[in-house]
Amino acid sequence: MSLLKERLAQKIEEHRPRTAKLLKEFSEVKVGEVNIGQIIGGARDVKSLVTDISYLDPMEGIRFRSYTIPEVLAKLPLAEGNEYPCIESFWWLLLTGDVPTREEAQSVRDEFNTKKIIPQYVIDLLRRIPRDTHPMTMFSTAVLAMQRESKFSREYASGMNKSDYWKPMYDDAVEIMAKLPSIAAYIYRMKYRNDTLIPPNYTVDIGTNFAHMMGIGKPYDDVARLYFILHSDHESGNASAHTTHLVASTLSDAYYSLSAGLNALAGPLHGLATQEFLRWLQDVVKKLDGKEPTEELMKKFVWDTLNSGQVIPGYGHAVLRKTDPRYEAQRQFCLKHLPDDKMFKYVNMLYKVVPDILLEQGKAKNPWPNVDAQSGVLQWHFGIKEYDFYTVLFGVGRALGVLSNIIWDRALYYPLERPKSLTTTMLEDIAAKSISGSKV
Ligand code: HAX
Repeated sequence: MSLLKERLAQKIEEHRPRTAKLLKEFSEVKVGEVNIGQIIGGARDVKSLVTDISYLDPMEGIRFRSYTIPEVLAKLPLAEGNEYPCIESFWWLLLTGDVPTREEAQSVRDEFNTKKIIPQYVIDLLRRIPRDTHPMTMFSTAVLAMQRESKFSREYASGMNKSDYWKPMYDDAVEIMAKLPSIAAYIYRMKYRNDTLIPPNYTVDIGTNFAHMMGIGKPYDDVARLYFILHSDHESGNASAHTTHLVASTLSDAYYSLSAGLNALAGPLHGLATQEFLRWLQDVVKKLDGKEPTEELMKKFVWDTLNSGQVIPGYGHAVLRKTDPRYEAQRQFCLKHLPDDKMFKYVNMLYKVVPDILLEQGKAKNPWPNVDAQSGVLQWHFGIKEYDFYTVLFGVGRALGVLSNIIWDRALYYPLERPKSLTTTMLEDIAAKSISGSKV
C-alpha cells in the first residue's frame, strides 16, 4: 500500500465516527430553510451538501483544507528549483488535510510516475475523433473510454465490503490523475501542433512533465502548477463537482463520474467561461486595433456588451462577493513575469472599469472578477492561443478536487443523492397559502 493510501486509511478511520455521530444523534437538527426563489433559482445557498476538501466563503474566497490560497502556496513544499508547490503535495493535502513533507510529496510523485502512460486504445480513439471536435469532448471521451480499467467496478461486481469501497476508488483516482495531464497535452499537440507529439518524462513532477509535453519552456511549469492548484476545487456545489459527486453517488466508478463532471465543466456559465473571456477580449483588442486601451473606450465596449444582452465573461459569481483570490494569485504571477504583456494591460484596464459598470447596471450580485478573467491571459502569453483548449486545462485541475471528494464520499458512506421535486401547481398552492396565512 502506498504511503498516502496508508495515511488516508488512518484519517478515514478517525473521521468515520464524527459522521456516524451526526447521523445517529443529530439527524433531525435543522440547518436552514428553503424558499420558492431557491427552488426555482438553481438551489442557490441551499445548504445540502457536505465536503471537507474545500470551503468557499463569499467574502474570503476558497480555503483548501482550511488553508487560504496564499497559505497553500506558502506552506506546501515547492517543486525543486521552482516558485510554486508541486501538485503532488497539493493532492496529499486535499486527501489528508495535512501539509506533506518533501519525502511524502516525493512518494506521490513516484506513484504517479509509474502510472503516467496513456493506454494505446485511448490514443487510437483520440486519433479517430474528427480533429475539429471540441477538445473537451475529446478529453471527456478519453476518460470515459478508460472506464474498462476501473478496479472499483471490478471489485464491486465480485462482491466487496462497503467499508472498503474507498480503496479501489482511490486506486482508480490515482490512475486517472496520473494520466490526465499527459492526455490533455496529447490532445493539444495532436490537434493544434500538427501532431508533433512529445512523449512523457517519467521521472519528473506533474508540472514539469506537463510543460515538457506541451513543448513550452520555463516558467510554464510553474504556470501549470499554479493553474491546476487554483482550479482544483470550489466546494462541492459547483456544477462540475456536484455532477461528479452525483454520478459517483450511484456507485458509478471514478471514470464515469469524472467524465460526467467534465461535461458539466464544458458549459459557458462554468469552465467554458475562460474561453468566452478570451474570445470577448480578442474582439475588444481587434476593435481597438491593438492600441493601448483607454478607460473611455473600454467603458464603451463593456456597455455595448451589456446593452446587447450579453454578460461580461469572467465577472460575477454564484457565491463569491469579492475579487476571486484565484484571480488575484494569477495576477501576482502576471505582475512578476509579464507586466508588459499587451493582453494583461487590457485585463488590468477591465478590472478598473467593469465593477463600477456592473454596479451601475445593478443586476449582478457580484461585480468583481472571477478566476476566468485572468487565467486565459496567462496561457495566451505562453503561446497557448487556441482558447477552446482552456477548459481542458481547467478540467485537469478540477479533477484533483472532485476525485478527492468522491474517494471521501465512499469512505464516509454518503448515500445515493435524491432531492425531492415539486410541481409548479404545488409551489403555487404553497404561495397562495402564504398569502392567506399572512392575512389571518
Ligand atoms: N455580466 C452581466 N450580467 C451579469 C453578470 C456579468 N458578468 N453576472 C451576473 N449578471 C446578471 C445575471 O445574468 C442575472 O441577470 P438576469 O436577472 O437578467 O438573469 C443577474 O445579473 C443576477 O445574477 P447573479 O445572481 O449575480 O449571478 P448568478 O449566480 O445567477 O450567476 C454567473 C453567476 C457566474 C453565472 C454570472 O455571474 C455570469 O454569467 N458571469 C459571467 C460568466 C462567468 O464568468 N462564468 C464563470 C464563473 C466562474 C466559474 O464557475 N468558472 O468555472
